[in-house]
Amino acid sequence: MALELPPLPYALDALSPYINANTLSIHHGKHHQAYVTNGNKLIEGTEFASMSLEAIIKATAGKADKAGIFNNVAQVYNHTFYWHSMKPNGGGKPSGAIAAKITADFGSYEKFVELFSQAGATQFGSGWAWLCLQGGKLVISKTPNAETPLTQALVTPLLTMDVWEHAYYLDFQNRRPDYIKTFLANLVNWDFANANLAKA
Ligand code: MN3
Repeated sequence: MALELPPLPYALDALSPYINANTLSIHHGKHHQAYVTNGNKLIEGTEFASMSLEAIIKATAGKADKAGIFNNVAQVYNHTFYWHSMKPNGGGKPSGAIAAKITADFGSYEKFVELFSQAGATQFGSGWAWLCLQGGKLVISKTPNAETPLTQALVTPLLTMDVWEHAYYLDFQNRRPDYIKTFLANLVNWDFANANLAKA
């Protein structure tokens, strides 16, 4: 099956003024689309052409001769996960099961904010910050470039934040910490994290 670009789960201007339509238009319509287009070119006529997105990611992870395929298909997955990790009028303290779990596993929401912000700010160069469930506990991690926790055994991603410069440069320029603060205060979609936690 061919890889497809899923539509954004909200309008291009829905995250404004935090992330503006121009950023979303380029990030989704150009960057995300390019990973889909290039991924399809690379898997065409190979054993991967008939596999699901997640199966291709797992089958190519860590294989030097498959790095081109992995980088594109993992970025297709990571970006779709990222769009759902944000919503209009999002951000702030969570509610529901994820709220109780954050308090239980990190001590407080404030500690979660500190650790997640640190993961995003200290990812050198391009990459991602993640909130995942690992062995029944919440963990925060960061991955470089296209790397995704999906490839790690017994790890379920709950939430992600893109810290590639293309995610924030038009709105925040070099101020990655301001983008991270805004992501947590105004954009993060706790409903998505709660839904992923419920399925885990
Ligand atoms: Mn991106």
